[in-house]
Amino acid sequence: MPSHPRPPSPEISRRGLLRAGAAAAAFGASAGALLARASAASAVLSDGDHVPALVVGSGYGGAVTALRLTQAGIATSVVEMGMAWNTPGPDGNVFCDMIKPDQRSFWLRTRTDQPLGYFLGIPVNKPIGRYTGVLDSEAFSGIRVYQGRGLGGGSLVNGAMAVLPKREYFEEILPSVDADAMYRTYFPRAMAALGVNNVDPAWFESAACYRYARLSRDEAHASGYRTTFIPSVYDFAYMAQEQANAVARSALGSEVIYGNNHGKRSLDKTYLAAAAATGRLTVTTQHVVTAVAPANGGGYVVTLTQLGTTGDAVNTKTVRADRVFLAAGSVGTSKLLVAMKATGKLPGLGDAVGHGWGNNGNVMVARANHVWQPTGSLQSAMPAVGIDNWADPAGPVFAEIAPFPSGNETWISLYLAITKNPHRARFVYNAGTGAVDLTWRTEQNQPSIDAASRVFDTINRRQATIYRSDLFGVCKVWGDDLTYHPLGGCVLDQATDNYGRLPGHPGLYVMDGSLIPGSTGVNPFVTITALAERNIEKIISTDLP
Ligand code: FAE
Repeated sequence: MPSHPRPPSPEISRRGLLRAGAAAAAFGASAGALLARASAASAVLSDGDHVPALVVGSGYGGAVTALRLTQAGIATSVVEMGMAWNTPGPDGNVFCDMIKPDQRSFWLRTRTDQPLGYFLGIPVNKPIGRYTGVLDSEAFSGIRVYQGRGLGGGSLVNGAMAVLPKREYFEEILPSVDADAMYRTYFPRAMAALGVNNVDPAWFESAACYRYARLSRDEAHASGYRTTFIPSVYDFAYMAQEQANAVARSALGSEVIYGNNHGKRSLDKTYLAAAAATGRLTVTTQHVVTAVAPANGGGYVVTLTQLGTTGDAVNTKTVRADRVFLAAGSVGTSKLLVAMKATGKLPGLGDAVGHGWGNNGNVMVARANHVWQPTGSLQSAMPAVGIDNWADPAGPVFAEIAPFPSGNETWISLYLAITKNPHRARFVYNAGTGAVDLTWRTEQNQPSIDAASRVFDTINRRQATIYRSDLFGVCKVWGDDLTYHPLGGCVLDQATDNYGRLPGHPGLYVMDGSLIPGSTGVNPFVTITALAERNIEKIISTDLP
């Protein structure tokens, strides 16, 4: 139960929060300029610096932490391994084209690694220059984990779907959290500050760019399933203007996983911009945190490696921080903590650290439509509808109707299914290589395939259609070797206390998706954001003088 030993300051009042959301939604140029100033060369951390609060990572957990700490009057330094993504490339755009990807697309790869790596069974990945690009496909032995890299983390590359978890399921996965407080206070707070909006149903019915979604929806209904609109942090008013050819196209220009040049309320436009507006935020990009250890006399020594744009280490720095907030994402935070525990740098960490990782039951699948049922060559890259079969006790599924925005008619209906997969994995330190591995095995995705096939076998049978087996490999129906939703590894109330504090290490906190035990039943960023709002409110009110 969150308590308020002292009244919230005017700066963190609800009205202030709503204002921050509104300012964010307005995409204020001045907010962008303030964030650019917060991440200017003069703001970058130097060797030997001593800061009150250091946040590792700038995704949802990190951005919430940065905003609430700075609003509470605490000078806050965010360290992010990716780039700031605020400078146009030679083509005049910050982010590259999804259909013709260049070095900006992927994190330190010489070849793209698209989630759908084949078309007609032919590999479609392309050579690119090695660069600190925006999307990472981090390969573990049994799974590829897609993550955003840059100021704003996953918000730069994700599909913007802002989905509230079902309350009963939230209570099941996080029983130690007061669900009343979450649904009354923290989810609404998160949604407001993220700038969540809803598609106009009448416009949706008429827009050419959602023909693909209407077709999949209608086939789902005709097969006995219900669907729901998906709230988004992509500005649907901007999208309507794209459809009307009145503005530059982004969602309608096939932009999503390599970044959106327009229209998306990513964290650099919302939480991080609002944090910069306090004047108390500094941002250090292209620096990886490689170690955290207690400092003599209190606080922590944090080791940073500065990266060049080809991933080369150009400098190593150590800084001291009175408090450290780990928000490097489920994989980033878990890997760091598991390595620190194994090497004795954070000896107080408990045995639960590194455990409880899951892929949110992700599995992808595509169906081949009848030739007389085109999906349209113009497709919004932002999904707007999901098939909701979560109530099926034999195999809960929430499947987003995903675009296939190739610019051509493909007669493909694509889906990302979120299922209730009971399997979990753990992060393991490899003393030989110094790397941290993940024990997930591809076979662990079978429950997800089983649940999703209950839905899509039925739709195929009722609509007399078949699966595509040429997109995830050769004769391979299921995209079961990848996830966009890594969750867990440092689970709330197991590896941390009930607010993300790491026992045995005062002033060291976990704030991101690693707190959630492997599954949320929906796309996770709203849950991650709201949980961070809850935890940081408690930490500010009780731990910070
Ligand atoms: P995250 O946003 O990943 O932020 C962590 C940050 O820490 C990153 O910027 C890292 O570069 C940085 N970092 C990591 N290690 C270090 C280090 N050692 N030192 C310094 N910096 C570090 O974490 N979710 C939805 O709810 N809706 C969607 O539509 C959706 N679509 C997605 C589509 C794609 C292609 C992907 C990849 C993800 C999608 N997600 C979606 C998932 C969502 O983006 C993800 O759950 C959140 O971004 C996770 O938030 P965190 O704060 O945990």
